[in-house]
Amino acid sequence: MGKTLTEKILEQHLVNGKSERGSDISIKIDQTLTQDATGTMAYLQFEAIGIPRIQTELSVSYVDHNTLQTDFKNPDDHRYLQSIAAKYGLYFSRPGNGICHQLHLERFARPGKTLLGSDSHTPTGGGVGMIAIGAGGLDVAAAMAGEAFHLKMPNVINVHLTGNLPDFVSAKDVILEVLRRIGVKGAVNKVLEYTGPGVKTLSVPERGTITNMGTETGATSSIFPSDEITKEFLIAQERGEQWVAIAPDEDAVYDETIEINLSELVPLVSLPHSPGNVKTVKEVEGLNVDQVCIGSCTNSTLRDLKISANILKGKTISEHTVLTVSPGSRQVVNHMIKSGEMSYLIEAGARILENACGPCIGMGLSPKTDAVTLRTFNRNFLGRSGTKSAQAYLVSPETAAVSAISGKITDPRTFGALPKIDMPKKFMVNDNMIIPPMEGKESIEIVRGPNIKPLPEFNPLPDKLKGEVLLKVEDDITTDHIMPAGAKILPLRSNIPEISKFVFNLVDPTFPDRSLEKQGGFIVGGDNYGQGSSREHAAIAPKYLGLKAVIVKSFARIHLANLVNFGIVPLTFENKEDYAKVEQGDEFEIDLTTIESGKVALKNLTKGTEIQLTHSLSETELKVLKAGGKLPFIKQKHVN
Ligand code: MIC
Ligand code: SF4
Repeated sequence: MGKTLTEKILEQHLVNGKSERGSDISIKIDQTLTQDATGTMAYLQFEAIGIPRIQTELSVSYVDHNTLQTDFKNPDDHRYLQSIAAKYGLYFSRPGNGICHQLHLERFARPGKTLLGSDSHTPTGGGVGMIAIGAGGLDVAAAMAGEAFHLKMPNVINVHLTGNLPDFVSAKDVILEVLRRIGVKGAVNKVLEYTGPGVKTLSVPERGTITNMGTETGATSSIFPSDEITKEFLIAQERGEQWVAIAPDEDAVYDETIEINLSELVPLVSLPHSPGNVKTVKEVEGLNVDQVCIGSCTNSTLRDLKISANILKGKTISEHTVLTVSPGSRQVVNHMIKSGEMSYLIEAGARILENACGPCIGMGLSPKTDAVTLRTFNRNFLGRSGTKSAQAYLVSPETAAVSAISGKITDPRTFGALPKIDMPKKFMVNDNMIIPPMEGKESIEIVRGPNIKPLPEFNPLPDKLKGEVLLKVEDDITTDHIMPAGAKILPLRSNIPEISKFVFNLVDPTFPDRSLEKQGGFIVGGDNYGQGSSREHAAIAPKYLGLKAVIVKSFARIHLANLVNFGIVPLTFENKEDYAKVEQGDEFEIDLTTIESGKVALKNLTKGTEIQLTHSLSETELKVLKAGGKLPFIKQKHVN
């Protein structure tokens, strides 16, 4: 029986478990990446594990999220990260070099390898044919210490592409089509594997757009084969020798198939406030647009900026629309300047921002009250832009550029002829802002600014959990709901006591105080709880406030792992209808002595009822939970 590409790579990296769908496996991790917003915590944890040097083939620490530097906090964290990289043998991508996923694809991603990143969009690397997975910082710290990564052997969805993209329809529309079909929970514990003749019509950066935003379907990863196009890309990045051809077997067996004829696609858009809320651009055409933002790890490649610039060439943006452009990397900026195309953007009125995450995570350029903001980004969650009343729509660079001119959401196919763009045969490679690992730096002193607070310590799990339902929430709660980001909160990522004051800030700002007052308690939620980011702060900060267990209809993959890593018990209702039978304020008692059986009983002391709860935790995860989290668990292992 033929194998999928996903199975091939996972089997080559298998450390434990069987290559059978749904079984618990652990895999060797070849590469890791971190970014600064999750990285400080990941390296504090790595330090706590106590290994003198990283054990991976390659680990890179990027700085791209917190580059606003409104005070000492961000630059202090940058220095901390730089000293960590030097001491432990990592590559350090200096602030200003670009967005981690774009840079990793350009400079480090390798076909056939595994990559674990403390950012949910790590699957971007799947654009060159690697298994790239997003995880919490502690899992990445553990991988750097040489620990295998645990996951469930995923189901594999075959996304079979045929045809050719029509003019003004691009890679973003492909992934929006996938989201339109399967929604934001359609690929939880699954990998999206792209096959078919349409694959060869897409360049690696276009594939990267698709694998990047596969995250919004809940997928564990997304992957393209490594073919002649991949080879061309790696040669253009002066990395031709790293190319290997890898593809699924002809008779590979998939769990599901999605057929997409690229020729039939039209420009698509995600409506507020979910990437899965997909319509055709035609359906919302004419809506006035206050802000257009081009950039983010989804759509900031040279191809994306070139097409935007050539659409805007000789035009002026609408007088009531602000246009921002945040390029993905210095390489992209440099090309745009040398070719003169950056001028087209500037002359049209674009505000050119730093090549960093920027407005995607609310780090500056928040839109005005009630604004309609049209973004080439991957997320449009409520409040993420920094303005709670703003309505964010997600589109391709083509739709964004054309709409910036008209000031209204506009189907780009009405623009006229598609401008021609020339892609270089060789990229302008310059790694002088990436500091490579050096020998003999072990004695270097780690620089810790006052914003870097020690890790909180947590206790082993008791047999009984007792407390109040502090909050009851609906389906699809994102990590942006649980632990918001933005210019005010993001700089507090290395200071758990401070950041915990903002837990559930947009949902119920009284949560932190109530939780501390009651000495913790429970959260009850609906389906897909914790979708979105990999930020482990959505687990650590609630844990710091005393959260004991989260009881929901279903979890998103990374958040579930983060809860376990920090000793919060993730439980699901055996019967989803029981969700309706509990209320905020109810007093619960949960007996954990039966947890190994897969079931536990919940006594609702307020209502005098009993409910059955279940979980999907592996033996190792249960051990981690009992130890009070992954850090004490690993420390025990390394000490013994
Ligand atoms: C995001 O897009 O939400 C982030 C910010 O990149 C996060 C990581 C983080 O919260 O630091 C992600 O996607 O994992
Ligand atoms: Fe940065 Fe936005 Fe990409 Fe997250 S989604 S890594 S914030 S650009």
